[in-house]
Amino acid sequence: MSTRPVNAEPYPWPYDDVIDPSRTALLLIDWQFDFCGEGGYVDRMGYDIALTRAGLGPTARLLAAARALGMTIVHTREGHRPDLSDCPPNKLWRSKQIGAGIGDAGPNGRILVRGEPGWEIVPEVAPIEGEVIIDKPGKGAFYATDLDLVLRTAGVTHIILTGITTDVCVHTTMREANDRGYECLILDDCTGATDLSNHEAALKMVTMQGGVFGAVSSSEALLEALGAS
Ligand code: C5J
Repeated sequence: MSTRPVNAEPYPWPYDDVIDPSRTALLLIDWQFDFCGEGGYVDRMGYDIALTRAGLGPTARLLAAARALGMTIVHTREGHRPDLSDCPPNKLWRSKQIGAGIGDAGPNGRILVRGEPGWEIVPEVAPIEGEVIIDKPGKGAFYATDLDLVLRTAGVTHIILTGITTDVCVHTTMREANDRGYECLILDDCTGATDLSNHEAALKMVTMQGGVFGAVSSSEALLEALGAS
């Protein structure tokens, strides 16, 4: 199969010209009911889940193509132990201030608690047998997880980021990945935030300084570059 660089901002991605699916991971960050489902954490905070759900369709399409190309597929889930022993007190306090306390009971079970219905990944992009799932207590997917070890063991050098929310968990993970030397691409139509201007600002930040954390593109441009459109 042949691929070519993706039309992206601020440079055609990747910097080393060729997308090699065997060295590329597709990251699907926190596509959980708590972040894009009715009655979940984001909904309970009063934000519009239409914004966080917007990227589901394009991400599902890209996921199918990435599976067919043999990329490493990594799903992440933000959540805490049932006894909340891995939830920092300030995170817990802040969630209660906004009326969506971590660990509180809701229509989807206890908010952001591992094993509860709200913590599960939505069916549109659910993991299949053999795909990596990273459970993380924080915003970044590298913090307090074995993600770096898993990626390096699989020979991954390039990362494509999708998921929610653009300005929080996706951005934190992109920054962490960039500092570790991974060549990163974030997709504008496969991400979403609780506020549209924050989504746009987060994407713009990536394009500064010649691509301070990598590059920004769309799933359509990527699928075309992969010869999968
Ligand atoms: C947040 C996330 N926003 N997945 N988590 O708390 O972005």
